Amino acid sequence: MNDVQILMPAPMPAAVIAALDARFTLHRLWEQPDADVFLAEHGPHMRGLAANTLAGPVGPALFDRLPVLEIVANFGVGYDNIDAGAAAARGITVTNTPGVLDAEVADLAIGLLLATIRRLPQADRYVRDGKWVDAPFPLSPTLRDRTVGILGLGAIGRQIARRLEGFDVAIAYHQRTPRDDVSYAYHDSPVALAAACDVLIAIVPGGDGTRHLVDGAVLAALGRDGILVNVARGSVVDQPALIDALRDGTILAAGLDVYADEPHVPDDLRAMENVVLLPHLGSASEHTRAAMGRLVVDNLVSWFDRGTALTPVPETA
Ligand code: NAP
Ligand code: 8YV
Repeated sequence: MNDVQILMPAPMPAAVIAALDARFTLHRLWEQPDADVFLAEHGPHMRGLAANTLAGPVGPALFDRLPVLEIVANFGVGYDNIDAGAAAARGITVTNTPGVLDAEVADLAIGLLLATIRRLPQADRYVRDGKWVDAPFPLSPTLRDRTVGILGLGAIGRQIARRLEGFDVAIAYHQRTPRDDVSYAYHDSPVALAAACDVLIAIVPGGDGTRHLVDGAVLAALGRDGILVNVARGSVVDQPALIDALRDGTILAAGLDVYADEPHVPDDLRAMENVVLLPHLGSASEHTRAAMGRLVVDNLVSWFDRGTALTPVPETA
C-alpha cells in the first residue's frame, strides 16, 4: 500500500489495475455501491485519476469533487473525453498515450479501407450463406487510380500515408497547418480535400474544434464514387448527413470504426450493404493495449516519484 490515492472510474486492463495496485492505493469507483457517496467521502484524498472513454466526461463537475487532484492519466491518445482546458486552469496535468498505438491504428485504417472498397465482409457473408455455389460474388469497386485524402496528417495520419505509398495511390491531405516534411498535395479545407480525392480518411482528434468537420458539403464534394473511412471520432462526421449520403448515392460507401454515440450504431447504418462497421477497434490488439496500459502506469509513477509526466497533452504541458 502507498499513501497516494488513485481513482479509477471505469475498468482498465487487468495488468494496469495490478500495476497500480502494487504501487498506489487504487480505488475502483465502478465497484462502489454508491459512487456519489464514495466521492463525497474519499474524493478529497484522490491525487491521481486513471481515465478512459468508459469513464464518461472528465471535467469541472468531477474536478470539483477531487480538490487535491494532480494528474489525469488517460488510456488513449485521443482525450476528447477530458476537459483539458479546465484541467489546465486548475493546475491538473493530463497525459495521453501517443506513439505506442500509431502503427496499430494505421494498420486498422488500411484494413478497413480495403474491406470497404473490395467488400470483404460482404463477400465473407456470401460464402457463409452458401451463395457462391449459385453465382460468383459481384465485382467490386477498386483502389486502383484513386486519390486518397487524409484529414489530419498527424502521428497516425502519417503512418497511414506511409502505408498507402505502398499501394501506388496519389495521396493528399488537409489539416490547419501544412507540413513542410511531406510532398503530399495540401488542400486548405476539408471540402477542397474531398473535391480532390475519392477516398477520405478522417484521423483528426475529436471535440468541439472538429465537430462535423465532415458534413454534407464534404460528402457531396467527395462524390458518387467516394469512400469515407472514419477512424477518428464519431463527432468528426455529421452522422445523419452520412446516412443520407450513403442512402441516396451521394457517396459510394463508408468504413466506420467510430460513431456519434458509441456503442450505439443506428439501425439505418446497420441495415446498409455499402458500409463496413467496426466496434472501435483502432488500437484493440493485446500488444498495443498493453503498451497503452504501461504508459498510463508509467505516467502516474513518474509524476508521483519525480514530479514530471512522460506524455502530457499540450494544454497542460
Ligand atoms: P495528432 O498527432 O495530434 O494529429 C492530429 C492531426 O489532426 C494534426 O496533424 C492536426 O493538425 C490535425 N487537426 C487537429 N485539429 C484539426 C482541425 N480542426 N482541422 C483539421 N485538422 C486538424 O493525433 P494522432 O495521434 O494522430 O490521433 C488523432 C486522433 O485519432 C486521436 O485524437 C483520436 O481521436 C483518434 N484515434 C482513434 C483511434 C481508434 O481506435 N479509432 C485510435 C487512436 C486515435 P493541425 O493542428 O495542423 O490542424
Ligand atoms: C481506444 C482510441 O479505443 O487512443 C484512442 O484515442 O480511440 C483508442 O485507442 C480508446 O482510447 C480506449 O479507451
